[in-house]
Amino acid sequence: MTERTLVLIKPDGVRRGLVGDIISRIERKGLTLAALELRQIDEDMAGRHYAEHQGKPFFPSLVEFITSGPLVAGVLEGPRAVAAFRQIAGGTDPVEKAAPGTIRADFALETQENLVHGSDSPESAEREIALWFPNLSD
Ligand code: RTP
Ligand code: MG
Repeated sequence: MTERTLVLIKPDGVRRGLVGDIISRIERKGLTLAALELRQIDEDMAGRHYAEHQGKPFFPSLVEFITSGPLVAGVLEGPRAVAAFRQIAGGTDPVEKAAPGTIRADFALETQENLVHGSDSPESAEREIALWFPNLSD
């Protein structure tokens, strides 16, 4: 059964010129691109996307970071797409948690500027795809 997940290449990934490398890893994993777009989001959209983190100590800094420049938003499709993208992204902390060979471990140093976002469950994916790509939602 096919599944969809929302991916973001965060502003650090665009600034550092890593969009091509990251998309290449997604394609080599076998996931299919159902949408892909350069976007710049405002604080309101950042708060909606990261609603689960509102009130946490890192939230204001996270909003500042994610709105700091253009990012790439996309929808990936494939069997177990949610878990498959989280696997190739690696854990949140690129040094302590991400396994070698993952996007975060190979290209990032800091927990905030960790290059990519991927939906953390099929339910989150549905919510996030409806938020970012309403035309793609069922
Ligand atoms: P994401 O939502 O971006 O895919 O990342 P994630 O599931 O691996 O991590 P999550 O806990 O959802 O955190 C969202 C993003 O907030 C930043 N963060 N900073 N300074 C900190 O302690 C801290 N913790 C999280 C990261 O950019 C993280 O990806
Ligand atoms: Mg998350």
